[in-house]
Amino acid sequence: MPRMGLLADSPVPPGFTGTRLGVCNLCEAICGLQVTFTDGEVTGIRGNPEDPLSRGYVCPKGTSLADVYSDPDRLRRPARRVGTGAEATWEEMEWDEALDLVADRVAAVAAEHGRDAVAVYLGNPNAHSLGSATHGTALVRSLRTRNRFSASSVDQWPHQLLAWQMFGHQLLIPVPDIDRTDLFLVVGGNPMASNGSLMTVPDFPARARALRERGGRMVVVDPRRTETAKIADEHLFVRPGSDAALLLAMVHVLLREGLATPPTYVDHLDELAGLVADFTPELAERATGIAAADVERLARELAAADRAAVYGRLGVSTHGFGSVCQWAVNVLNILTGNLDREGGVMFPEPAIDTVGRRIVSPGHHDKWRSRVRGLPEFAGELPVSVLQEEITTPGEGQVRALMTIAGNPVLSTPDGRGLAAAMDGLDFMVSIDIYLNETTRHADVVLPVTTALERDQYDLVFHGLAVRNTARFVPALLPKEEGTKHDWEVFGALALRLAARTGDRLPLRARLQQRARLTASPRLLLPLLLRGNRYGLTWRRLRRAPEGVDLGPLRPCLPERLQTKGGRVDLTPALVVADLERLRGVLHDSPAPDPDELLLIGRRHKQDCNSWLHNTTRLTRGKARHHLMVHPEDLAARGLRDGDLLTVTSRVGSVEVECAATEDVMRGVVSLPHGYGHGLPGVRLSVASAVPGVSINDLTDPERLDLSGNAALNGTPVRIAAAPGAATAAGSGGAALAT
Ligand SMILES: Nc1nc2c(c(=O)[nH]1)N[C@H]1C(S)=C(S)[C@@H](COP(=O)(O)OP(=O)(O)OC[C@H]3O[C@@H](n4cnc5c(=O)[nH]c(N)nc54)[C@H](O)[C@@H]3O)O[C@H]1N2
Ligand SMILES: Nc1nc2c(c(=O)[nH]1)N[C@H]1C(S)=C(S)[C@@H](COP(=O)(O)OP(=O)(O)OC[C@H]3O[C@@H](n4cnc5c(=O)[nH]c(N)nc54)[C@H](O)[C@@H]3O)O[C@H]1N2
Ligand code: SF4
Ligand SMILES: [Mo]
Repeated sequence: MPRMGLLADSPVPPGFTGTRLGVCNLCEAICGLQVTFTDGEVTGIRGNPEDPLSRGYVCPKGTSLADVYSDPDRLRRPARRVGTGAEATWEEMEWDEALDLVADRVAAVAAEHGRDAVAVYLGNPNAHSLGSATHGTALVRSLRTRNRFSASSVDQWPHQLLAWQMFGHQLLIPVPDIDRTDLFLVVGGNPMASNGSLMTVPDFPARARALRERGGRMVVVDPRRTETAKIADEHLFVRPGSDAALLLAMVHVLLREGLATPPTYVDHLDELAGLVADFTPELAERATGIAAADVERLARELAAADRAAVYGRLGVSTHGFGSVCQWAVNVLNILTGNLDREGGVMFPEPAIDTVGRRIVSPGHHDKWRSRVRGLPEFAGELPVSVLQEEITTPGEGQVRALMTIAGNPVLSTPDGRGLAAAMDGLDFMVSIDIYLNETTRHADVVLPVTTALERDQYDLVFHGLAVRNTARFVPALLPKEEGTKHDWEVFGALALRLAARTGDRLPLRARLQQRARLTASPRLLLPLLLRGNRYGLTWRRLRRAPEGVDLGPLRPCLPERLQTKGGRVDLTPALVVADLERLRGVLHDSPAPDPDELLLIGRRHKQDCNSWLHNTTRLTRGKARHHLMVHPEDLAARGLRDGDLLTVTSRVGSVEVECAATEDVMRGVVSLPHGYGHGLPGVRLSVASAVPGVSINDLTDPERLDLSGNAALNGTPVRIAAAPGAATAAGSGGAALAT
């Protein structure tokens, strides 16, 4: 029987054999782990059945956490680039020298060209790191730049914008109460592969099974018959980018048929009826391809269900009308009485309430605009789709230095190839990252940090989005290697150095306080953050339960928890309502679609983690999964065949990739996975560089945006043709169309 180090709250000793509890920080499901050690090495990672939220679930990615830790390609010391591109070499640096150099160069750019000449981009893993929450924000704030960017504007800005507009706080996001619902309508999400998003729902497969076993139904609306669609009771193909017409038509039906039962704390129901009057099921049918009768039936089923939850995720967020879609999703839940109802959509109540305690600001909009395109900020950030032009367009306020923190925007933001080229024109770039990848190869200095198994973790963000109220502090399992630094140490050290150089001369007392805060570990801050929590959960109790403390199912909490002025919900938020004209324009006035054009959408696979987890053979062996999925009839119409090498061209670029014929995508739609395209010069990823595939974001377009400023990554118009020189059905004369 292995020793269970349950109460241990320091890293395992050298040569340890036994089991310790850990946590996976790779996705929003935040699974609890049992990590087995043999002679100090990790020899097994399993789900922890004692975890009250994840209940023993683990996915293939979770078991690869130790691969990241032991990856020989991972950076462990600061590195400085000498030369460029394929010829670049990297020199290791001492920490103090590297931190001083970065602070000197960043401060020099700010001094010479102004604070806005320094841009910062925060990537997705920041949301999964306690140290980033407690110390990263201080570093970003210390830059005092308006050119702040993050992966949020290629992901969930529409959700945040609507949460702020309707519920008063950008993180007051309703979460499906999946364990108690009877009808789960999933629009543009694939939790069977992604394990859920803005819905922390470990073990989605078992929860979906339980839904069916208690007589409930799951309906999926998606242009692709996804892994989730395949286990659903019903799947409806929808034309990419058209969902707003579907969702508003459902609102229309509810109001027309008198099926709405909204709570008393909402305003502007009458205005709403006027706004959706022309969004009929017939219009929805023309736009989406879903029959008007099905649109009506879906609306009626929602109204009739005792408990139903409408969930719209990435597919309708990274979308030309993402904000209208998220608005309509909220309105559907409200009108059917499902907001704040058990089995509907509910607000989690985390022990550390980032919303109520204002640890995160409620949100704001258009306090400043981007210099070149004049796009408004949201919640203190500009859309990352403008980053490239802010670097390349000369003039006052031009971005000349860039800091990326746990982000890979070259693969994850629109026109990544163009952004990569722009990076080479910067005066200085620093990346806080663990790999030399497609983005960080452009940096002058890379500052690495420790990885998940070496860090303390408390999920400040995801307990607030989880389908059950739980809290869990998991201490670091592995000792930090000699000469490495935690992310919070790097953030703190840089923030202090920058403050010293950029003339932020605080009074001595304030300076000492700042130093104390920035040098205190996150673990020391947690007891303060826990103070006064609604559960009376003590730090002592939390520390003794690395498997997690169960705080119970989600509970109704409205209108008390609304953060809006007056504690009411506006059903017709002005910002979003203003976008309806643009939507009407697209629905009524657009020219007929070009028959040669196809609409490109993204996808996720179970073994991928955005762009950065391909450097492990555990996750990359087996059948290749990088292909462009195309409907067989779309291939045949062009004289192309399954497996052909194709050129895919959009307004911004083109790529060459093999295709796979499948009826799982609807006609007129093609799909590429996101996060591929690693074989670039200078990328030091020995396994990943050999993984085939191209970057979908060499095709996506920074001009295509939602009202919020979020990139419309999905629904990008593309054309396909046989790649030059490739043998194809057309090229070999094998298809009727060839002559
Ligand atoms: N076309 C298209 N584009 C998309 C998407 C899509 O579906 N389609 N999805 C979008 C979404 S939802 C997201 S969230 C973004 C993600 O966009 P990004 O966050 O820019 O990209 P990631 O691939 O998550 O890159 C994470 C980076 O952090 C590094 N890293 C990993 N762990 C750590 C750590 O602990 N500390 C530090 N400092 N660095 C670390 C990795 O090496 C990598 O460089 O991509 C978006 N882009
Ligand atoms: N395995 C794995 N898990 C992950 C990640 C990963 O990279 N790999 N990334 C994590 C991150 S950062 C996030 S944000 C989440 C995202 O989690 P999800 O929201 O589940 O995202 P996707 O799996 O990309 O699913 C989006 C779906 O939208 C569909 N879609 C595209 N365009 C449209 C449209 O116009 N209308 C409709 N109705 N649907 C459309 C796509 O076909 C796809 O099935 O996943 C997280 N989990
Ligand atoms: S579902 Fe997400 S959190 Fe759970 S093991 Fe997989 S990657 Fe980790
Ligand atoms: Mo994301």
